[in-house]
Amino acid sequence: QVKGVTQRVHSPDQSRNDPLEDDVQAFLIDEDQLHTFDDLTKVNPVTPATVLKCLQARYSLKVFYTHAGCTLVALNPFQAIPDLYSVDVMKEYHYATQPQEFKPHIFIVAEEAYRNVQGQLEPVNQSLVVSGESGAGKTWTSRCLMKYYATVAASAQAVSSQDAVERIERRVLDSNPLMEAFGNACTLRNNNSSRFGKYIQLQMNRAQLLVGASVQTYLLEKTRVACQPANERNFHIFYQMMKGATDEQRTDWKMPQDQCFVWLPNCENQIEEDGFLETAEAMVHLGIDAERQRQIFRVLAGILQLGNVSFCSSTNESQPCDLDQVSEGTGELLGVPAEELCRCLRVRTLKAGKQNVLKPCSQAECGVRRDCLAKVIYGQLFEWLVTFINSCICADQSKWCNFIGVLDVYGFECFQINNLEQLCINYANEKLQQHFVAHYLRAQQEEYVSEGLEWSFIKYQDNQSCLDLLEGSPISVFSLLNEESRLNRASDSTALRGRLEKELGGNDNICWDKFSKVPHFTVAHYAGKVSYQLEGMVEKNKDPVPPELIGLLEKSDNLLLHEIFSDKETEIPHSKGLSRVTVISKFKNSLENLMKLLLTTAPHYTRCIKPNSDCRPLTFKNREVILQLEACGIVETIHISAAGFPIRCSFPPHTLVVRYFSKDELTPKLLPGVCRCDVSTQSDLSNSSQLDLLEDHRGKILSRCAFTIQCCWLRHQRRRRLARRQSATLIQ
Ligand code: AOV
Ligand code: MG
Repeated sequence: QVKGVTQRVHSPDQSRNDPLEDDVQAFLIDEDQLHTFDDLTKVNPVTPATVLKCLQARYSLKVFYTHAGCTLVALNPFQAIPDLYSVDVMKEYHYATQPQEFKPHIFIVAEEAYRNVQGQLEPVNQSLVVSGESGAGKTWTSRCLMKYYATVAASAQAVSSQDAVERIERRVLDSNPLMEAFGNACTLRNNNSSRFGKYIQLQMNRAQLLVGASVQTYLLEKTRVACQPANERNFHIFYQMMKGATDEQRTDWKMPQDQCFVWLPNCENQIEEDGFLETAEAMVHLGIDAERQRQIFRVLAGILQLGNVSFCSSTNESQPCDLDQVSEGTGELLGVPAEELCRCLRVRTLKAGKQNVLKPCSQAECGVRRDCLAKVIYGQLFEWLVTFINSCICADQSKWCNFIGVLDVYGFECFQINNLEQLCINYANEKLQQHFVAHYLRAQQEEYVSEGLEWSFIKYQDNQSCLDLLEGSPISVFSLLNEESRLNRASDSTALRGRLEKELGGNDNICWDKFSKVPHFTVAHYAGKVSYQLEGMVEKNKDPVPPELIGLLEKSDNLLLHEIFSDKETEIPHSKGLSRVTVISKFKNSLENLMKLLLTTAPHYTRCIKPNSDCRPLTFKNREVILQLEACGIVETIHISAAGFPIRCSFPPHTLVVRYFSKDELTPKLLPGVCRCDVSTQSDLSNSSQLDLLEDHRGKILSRCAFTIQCCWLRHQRRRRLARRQSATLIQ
């Protein structure tokens, strides 16, 4: 804490004399008034309990947003709140002189980023980082943000022509339902769980109008297409097709109403499937014509048919059981000769010198090849879709100068059984948390210290050690998994567990249940402990695709499949060629690039909180909430925000420069600007840090005065109040 501040914060009597009475009142804890704290920095004392109580009080009154210093806490209402996100509300926040003075809302964050993107001195790209566990509301929040910009930054064309409104803004918004249809699924945690991460850059021109966007996606959980965890579902698009197709489409897709598909479990639960029309409409808006749509849907239908193909047991390994089914369904839909498809699934081609040797696969191997085919088709189709979306929403480089990025990744997950998918998802969340820790909790405090401000460091949970465990070098979980994946042999999960234990056993962030028979390892993540099963992990990391299958798809009559695969052979990892890039190394790389990009932008953090794990409306479970608050370090964030300095900006030469000379040090210390200082009132002199001199930038003494370094417990007071305070800075 800054000297002289603590007393002020904790002394209501003294505070009452403060000119900013409304803020002072905030320090008087009155349980009946808890809901009125729209910034948690006003709560005193700041403890997990008081923060929790405050959020709970607000939630029960249907107030879902609360500032927590530099971050915004968003509680998921789990029900539609009328008018909370209407265009009128957007406009209110957008046209307000001081939106910060309005009730906390995601639109405040949106507007702040919008105003900052063309910074006063130089333009600064902005990033809106939305985090929280699975089902907390990240995707919902990202959609709100995109709608906000599509409304308030509508392009000039849109203003002049109604048609144009339908163009860029519409297209940018339409990318959402389309990507969600293909990339989201119902899980045990969230009916609309994102199974991929995305960073969307909204491109702004000099006039701050939205002129385009580009999407970067991260690791789609494509294993889901062929294997859905118990009580979970496949990607939405399949259910949408099943429910929304016309009779004509059903015939074309060979998808009769009463057909059962192995890869379409839990059809009876009616969730998120009325979206077919929306998805189809989005395709039209984005310029996917009827023929292309047909190609897409036939490929998807082909995947479903493929899931129904089963293979005989080992008695007669060279004969597939369901040849008819294959020929009628999958082969035709995927545009490949059924015989050949069958052969590719059943028989492996090995190279022996110059000769090809054909080796029949076992029943289990056939199943693996079938799943592999489905995964590679779906994964590549998704990539094609993202590339297509980008091609129609991305503005020409010359047309935009800045962007506002919205980051929405899959939230932290801990299931009964966790595998490589959860390891990657949770690793992504660790990286984001690290970005927050490094950018805010650490950097902010280090800066104060380096500028000579008296500051006692506020401790926070640093997740660097967990990241070192996962991705560090030379030895880490990832390096060991990659090493194992590059060996040309079947992986033995018990041996691998032994290796992990031997190499990493001394690390506090990893442990093993000694009594468990299932080979696994448990990682202590910032958001909680998760046990990962090793069975199948290495194979998933290799993600091999038999070259015969790629060769088959290259020849497809389905023009889309043909297009996707004809130039893909070199990019997709083969079952041979062991120097390949593993899933982990590719993901790690893409996240590192994302982190680099984030570091070039000014971040705004929104913490989504899931008030109950049953996704029930307006139900607030203390224990569940507190764990999330603790995991993201909310109390530390509030402490640092409350004690820190509200605004940082560089000063143009004509601006007043403040130097302060502390009594025991003769060297003047340059404070970066008046906004970081405040003159104390006479009554504060006894607590003031020191008597100082105030100079202008030429060194002329403006006034002999006392001032305390402003404690800035008013962190939440943004520009206007600050300006007011600054104008009262000098006491003659
Ligand atoms: P997530 O993105 O954080 O989970 P979502 O954004 O999909 O979570 O939110 C889960 C569900 O909560 C949504 O489908 C809505 O029903 C509801 N919801 C969230 N925010 C709001 C809100 N502000 N108002 C009303 N309902 C809301 V995941 O993608 O699983 O990590 O990967
Ligand atoms: Mg999501």
